[in-house]
Amino acid sequence: MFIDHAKIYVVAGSGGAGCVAFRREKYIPKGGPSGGDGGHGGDVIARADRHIHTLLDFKFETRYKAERGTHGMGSNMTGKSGESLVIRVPVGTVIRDAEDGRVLADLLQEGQEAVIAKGGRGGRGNSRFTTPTNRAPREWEPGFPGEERTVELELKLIADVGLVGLPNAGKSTLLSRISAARPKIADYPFTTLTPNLGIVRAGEKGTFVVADIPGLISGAHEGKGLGIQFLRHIERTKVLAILLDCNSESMESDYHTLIHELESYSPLLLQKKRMIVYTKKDLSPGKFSGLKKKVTGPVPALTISAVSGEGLDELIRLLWDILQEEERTSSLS
Ligand SMILES: Nc1nc2c(ncn2[C@@H]2O[C@H](COP(=O)(O)OP(=O)(O)OP(=O)(O)O)[C@@H](O)[C@H]2O)c(=O)[nH]1
Ligand SMILES: [Mg+2]
Repeated sequence: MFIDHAKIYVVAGSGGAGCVAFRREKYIPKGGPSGGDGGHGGDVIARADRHIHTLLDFKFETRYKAERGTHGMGSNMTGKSGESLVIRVPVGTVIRDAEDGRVLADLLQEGQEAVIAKGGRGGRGNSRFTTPTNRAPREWEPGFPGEERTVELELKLIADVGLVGLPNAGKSTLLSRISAARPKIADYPFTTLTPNLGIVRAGEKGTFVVADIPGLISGAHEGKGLGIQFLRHIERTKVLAILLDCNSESMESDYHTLIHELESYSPLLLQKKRMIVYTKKDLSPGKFSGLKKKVTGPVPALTISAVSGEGLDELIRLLWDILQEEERTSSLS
């Protein structure tokens, strides 16, 4: 599980003040009180939005303030309530009060909302203070302050795409080229010891999350190499990108090894959408033709070079399209 954190300060709107006023009407020498109440302050509301994938924006903008209520007016007019401020957060965000750790919201579903700072009530105007003995009260209340607090946002990220490959296939290099993640890269197997996560921007369309896990080798499902413990990180991804070094002499058996390891861990992994990414094209002499369809079945495939950048934009587009397709089919079922 990958965790993203942010800390922000939220201030709800304060209520408007109540008003002191008296009726002024022709032929009525002493009009009664007519001061209206202040409007309520706006709340700060967190809403889960599936188009948001990270807490990144909250690292740049850390203060959020809802509108205050306006003051009450004469003729018993209540002030206008302040507009609530809606903060959009990724689905799966837990929000805690930073001071006491109390959970204020656990937003698990698209569109789910929670008030994380309540707006202050508007103050009462003088007409509310009328009593049988005091017909012309001059009392009024100021607006009540809105709640304010520092909150911690925590998101347990679930990757959309899992990068799977033998050690040294170029998984971490790819992640470092398409996202801001900076995993360790080196020319020896098992450089990556724990999963890395990167957020990939697909132009204006949106973002998705990619997980780079340690390399798999034959027997991984029995615990060889770094074993299978990391496969659980890709169990919940929607798409698997199988990376194959296109300079490998044994590409076909590399592919079968990977498929076999995935299947031995869980046959469900093979039911996921997948694609093949041939890596290190820049090192490949001459024209490279990839694996035959007979071997891979109808799996989309693409050749890239993380060094020259060739194919990277296309790869991002293709992954985005596969994810959209996956979203459509899963929302139908
Ligand atoms: N020429 C070239 N070298 C690459 C390319 N992609 C990766 N490499 C090199 O291949 C080696 C392994 O890259 P990594 O990204 O660490 O491979 P990995 O799949 O993450 O490896 P593990 O973490 O050990 O499983 C490094 O020396 C990279 O510089 C590429 O497109 N072209
Ligand atoms: Mg790596």
